[in-house]
Amino acid sequence: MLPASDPICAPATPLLPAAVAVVRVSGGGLARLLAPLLVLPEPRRASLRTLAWDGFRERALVLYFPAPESYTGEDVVEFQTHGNPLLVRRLLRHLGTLGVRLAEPGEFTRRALLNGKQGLLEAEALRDLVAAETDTQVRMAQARAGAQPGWITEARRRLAPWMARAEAAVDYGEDEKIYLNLEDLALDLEPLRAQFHVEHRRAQAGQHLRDGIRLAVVGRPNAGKSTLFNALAGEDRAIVTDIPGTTRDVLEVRCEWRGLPLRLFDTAGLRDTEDPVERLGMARIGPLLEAADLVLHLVPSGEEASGLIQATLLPFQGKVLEVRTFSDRAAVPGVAVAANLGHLDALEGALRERLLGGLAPDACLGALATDRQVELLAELAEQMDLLLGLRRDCPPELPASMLQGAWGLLSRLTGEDRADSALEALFSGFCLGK
Ligand SMILES: Nc1nc2c(ncn2[C@@H]2O[C@H](COP(=O)(O)OP(=O)(O)O)[C@@H](O)[C@H]2O)c(=O)[nH]1
Ligand SMILES: [Mg+2]
Repeated sequence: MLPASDPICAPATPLLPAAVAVVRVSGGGLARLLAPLLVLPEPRRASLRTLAWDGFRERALVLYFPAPESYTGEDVVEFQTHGNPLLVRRLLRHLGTLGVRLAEPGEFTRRALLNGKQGLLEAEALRDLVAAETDTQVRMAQARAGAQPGWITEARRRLAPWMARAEAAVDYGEDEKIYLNLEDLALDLEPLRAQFHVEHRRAQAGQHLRDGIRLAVVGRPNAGKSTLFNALAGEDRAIVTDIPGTTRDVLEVRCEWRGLPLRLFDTAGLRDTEDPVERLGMARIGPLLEAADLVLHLVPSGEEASGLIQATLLPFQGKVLEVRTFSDRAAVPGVAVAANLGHLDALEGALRERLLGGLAPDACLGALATDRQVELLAELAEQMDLLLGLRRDCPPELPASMLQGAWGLLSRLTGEDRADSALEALFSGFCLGK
């Protein structure tokens, strides 16, 4: 799709009553286009203007960013009006009569990308920043919103000469006796291969942090589920008693615990019961187990899990973590906790191990983390495995095409591959005025 620069406008703040609303306009020749409404102020200087149209007289703070030094790279004007949604709609409608149409979601960012004002990785980070719900998620998005990761630049620097050599070997090998030394190539690119694997692992951890970790807490009645749930949530959300069958519904809370963004689910205890309400609660556990990233199976120290629970968890074995509760009563090996006393270090370690590949949340701050990024990193790592695993006597066409492949994956990652559908997917996920 070709860059369009017809003038667009959109509210940059939600259409709700508020102190201030921001309306953004972007396009070519805004000074002339908006002349009937106002005389644009000096570039980048906030100035009060009275906007008069249809009988309205709105005192607004106006900012003008002439092209190319603006968010989109085009002329940009921002109006800060009083935060009345009706007023904002009327202003947008009036802008329409001046030839400024309403933007599509993400259209400002699309223009920023096409005009080279922003990279795809940065745009994705900014989208995540807007959507982040916990401290870790905000920090992660901020860490990614800056410059492109250095390892990408470094990867290109290392790949480029080998691509040239491989191409020369393909084009002139036979006649000019130009051969590609795969021994040297492997030696030189091994650190890169290792790095891609490291970045992929960090990205998988980052993906969990970005999306929030869905943790289901299950176990027999009185196993300490609600106590653990409350301890992780940092608030008393679930009722805790020593009466079996207290929790009957699924409770959900979103929180951050020790740097881990969690979506926690407390459940009804699993046991044979005639109580119809309790049984309904138990019936809800199946879908929850399906959706969970990790299932915490709570077993009081010194006990064995019942046959009923073992059968329920059997299909999910791969994501069940057995947690020993009441560790204050009996010392047991494994992941032992006493949530009522705040003894949870073993659980923290186990969660990092199972979900973050042993990394601390802080170690994942700059990691790539969207589904798209993680998938591309996996492909990159695999491509390098294939390249470095080639037989030394294979024809140069093979390494040449794999090097091209790796290069292409990097370009898709950074968004320089304009044909990639990732761009469209990104914009559709944006809110209006972004
Ligand atoms: N001593 C000790 N008591 C606990 C522990 N965890 C929970 N409890 C107590 O065990 C009882 C049942 O806990 P609760 O969280 O309601 O269990 P649930 O039925 O699995 O949700 C309550 O009286 C809790 O205070 C623990 O680790 N140690
Ligand atoms: Mg409970």
